[in-house]
Amino acid sequence: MDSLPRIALVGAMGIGKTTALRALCGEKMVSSDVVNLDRASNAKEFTTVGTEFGEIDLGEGERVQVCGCPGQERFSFVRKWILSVSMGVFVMVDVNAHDALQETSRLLKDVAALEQPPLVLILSARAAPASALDAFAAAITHAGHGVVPVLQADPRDRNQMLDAIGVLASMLSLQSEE
Ligand SMILES: Nc1nc2c(ncn2[C@@H]2O[C@H](COP(=O)(O)OP(=O)(O)O)[C@@H](O)[C@H]2O)c(=O)[nH]1
Ligand SMILES: [Mg+2]
Repeated sequence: MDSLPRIALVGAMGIGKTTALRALCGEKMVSSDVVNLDRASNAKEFTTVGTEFGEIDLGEGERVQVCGCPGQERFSFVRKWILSVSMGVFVMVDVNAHDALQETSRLLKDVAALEQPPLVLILSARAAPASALDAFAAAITHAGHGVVPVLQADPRDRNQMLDAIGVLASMLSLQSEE
């Protein structure tokens, strides 16, 4: 099946996944009732679980699908499935939140458990000083997740989100050269 490269957005409820999708995709966005990520397989359960996706045109015929995953733990099976069919994932987090490290660790573990894990970037979705981003990145590494880049990106700001996608694309092209 021909499918677009897909980026998954994960993160706690209210962090800005829907906001980021709107900023990136505008009208070209579909919410859960009609989600059909993969026509070949099962679309039915995705009608009720809060998944949403949109498409971005990066120019020169390059398109990416962005897919917001439900944050609730009871929907973790949906998240894992979307992660398994994504080439990249943005873990959106407020690094100032008291449970930020725990939440992010939980999501990173889900990603790492996949047979072919997508590339991960952490997006700091609320304003934070550079020192806080560095400290968070160090804590993630210390917690055993390896080196995961942490970028500042306001979900409401289309250009900041596009920059994050650009970083992901560069990382993917480096990876494919290995
Ligand atoms: N202050 C602030 N509010 C935001 C930001 N991003 C989203 N919001 C607000 O947070 C609320 C929840 O965002 P939403 O995109 O629905 O989160 P989701 O649950 O991850 O999809 C909305 O009212 C947004 O307007 C942000 O970067 N800063
Ligand atoms: Mg949402």
